[in-house]
Amino acid sequence: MCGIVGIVGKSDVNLKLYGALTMLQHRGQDAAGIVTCDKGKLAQQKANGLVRDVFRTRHMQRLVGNMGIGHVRYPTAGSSGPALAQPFYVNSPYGIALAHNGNLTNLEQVSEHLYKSDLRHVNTDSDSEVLLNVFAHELQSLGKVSPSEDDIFTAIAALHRRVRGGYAVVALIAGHGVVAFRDPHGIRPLVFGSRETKKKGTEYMIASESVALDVLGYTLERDVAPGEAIFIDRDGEFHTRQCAEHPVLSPCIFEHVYFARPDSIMDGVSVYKARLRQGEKLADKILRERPDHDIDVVIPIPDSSRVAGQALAQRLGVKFREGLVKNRYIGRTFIMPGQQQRKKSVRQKLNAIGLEFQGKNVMLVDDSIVRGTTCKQIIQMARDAGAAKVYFVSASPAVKYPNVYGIDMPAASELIAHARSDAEICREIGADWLLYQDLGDLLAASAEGNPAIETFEAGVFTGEYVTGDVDQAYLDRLAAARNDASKAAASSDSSDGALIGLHNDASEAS
Ligand code: PIN
Repeated sequence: MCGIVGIVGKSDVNLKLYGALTMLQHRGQDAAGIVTCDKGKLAQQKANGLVRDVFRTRHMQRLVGNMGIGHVRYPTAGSSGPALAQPFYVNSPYGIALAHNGNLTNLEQVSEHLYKSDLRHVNTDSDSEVLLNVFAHELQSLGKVSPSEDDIFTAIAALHRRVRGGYAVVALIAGHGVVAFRDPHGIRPLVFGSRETKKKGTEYMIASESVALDVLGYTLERDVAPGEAIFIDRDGEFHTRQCAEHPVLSPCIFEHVYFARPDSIMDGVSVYKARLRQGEKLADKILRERPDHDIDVVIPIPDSSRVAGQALAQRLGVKFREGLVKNRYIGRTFIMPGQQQRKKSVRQKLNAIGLEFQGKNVMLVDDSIVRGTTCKQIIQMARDAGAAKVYFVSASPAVKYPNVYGIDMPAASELIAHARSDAEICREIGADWLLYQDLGDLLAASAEGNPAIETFEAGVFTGEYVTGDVDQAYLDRLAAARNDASKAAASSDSSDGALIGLHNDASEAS
């Protein structure tokens, strides 16, 4: 889960890209990067760290030009490090920079083909670099000195035929324009909007989430459709084409569970309203299962479950209290490598307000239970704070399977719900009662916002993956890449000096 943005403007876009990346920071804190284009030359800055740390005044002064793309990175499939910061760059044809959010499920096959048949070297195990080279190869094979929009769309159609998985992409073709496309299932989100300048005409912005458009003064036009590609040329002309053979919208439900910002509209669904409905449906389930429940207070685990928690409490007619306070200066524990570090940081991150717990039957709400380590500690915190009983409710169903489309979930063996019953999980986390959202209710909570969405990608709950190509061998390889030990090794490997040097020099275009 990364964040991407692309802008074709009427004046320098560096500050707008910076602003947009700041709005997308929740989608990835590992690395950030921007590439802009001025008079056919590309300028780049990318590094590990938060947006505010990666870009200094001297970088911004170098990032000139009316079009550009940007990226914030969240490490997936067990890797982190400066060599993996995006956008990636390839000089032939035309000079192309590309940034992407998602994960390819046939990466190995495509990489091998790139090497053996297309004679292209891919220097990292990043699927963004693979996507870039497939796109570059398909464009190059058309043999044009200057690509038309037809050529660009032809290359994207060929790319869709070669790769599988979830991908939302922005690419900058030096001197030509910005391209954006979404995989044929529309698994990862992508929207675009426009803004009228006083004298010079329309500017366009493409972004992972609509919040980036809102804050930069762009009006949301719509989502990029599954399989659709858009090309905004250097003059600001807008072109679009459906490039996939069988597009079916199946957006990732986990964006609505916790990943997206609540103020975003995704595939026509208000993430905030979807979370409110999740809470209401949970309340209905509680009332069905325990009409005489003895819940005194509903306490959300901040921040993501606050919206569902509020709606749940309201429908139950029970008090809602902020009994846990988050230290906002500590990063997300969920993304830190290594179990030890994760355990320690829960205590640093959350503190209980004792009076809200003392002698009460407390219902804690979280968006999901993944490994179960955090919720176990929070339940213990609630007991230490004096709660009489601790009930735990998850706004999503039990997470039993890994995610293969770009959400950094652990391997199946590390998921507390994998091969465990609800009663076993309840015992394991130390709750007096554990309740999960039903899958039908979770999907309905989102679909009610846009009845045109027929299916969602919900593989972490069902083990069924919409691209139809995920087999056990693939899951085994993913598990090996995602266990904590290999994650730690990958992050120290990729900060190796030689590799970084090569990457920065090769892709630093000006
Ligand atoms: C919360 C994200 N959310 C919190 C991620 C932890 C499960 N965890 C999934 C709950 S936020 S565990 O968006 O960062 O605010 O209990 O399974 O260890």
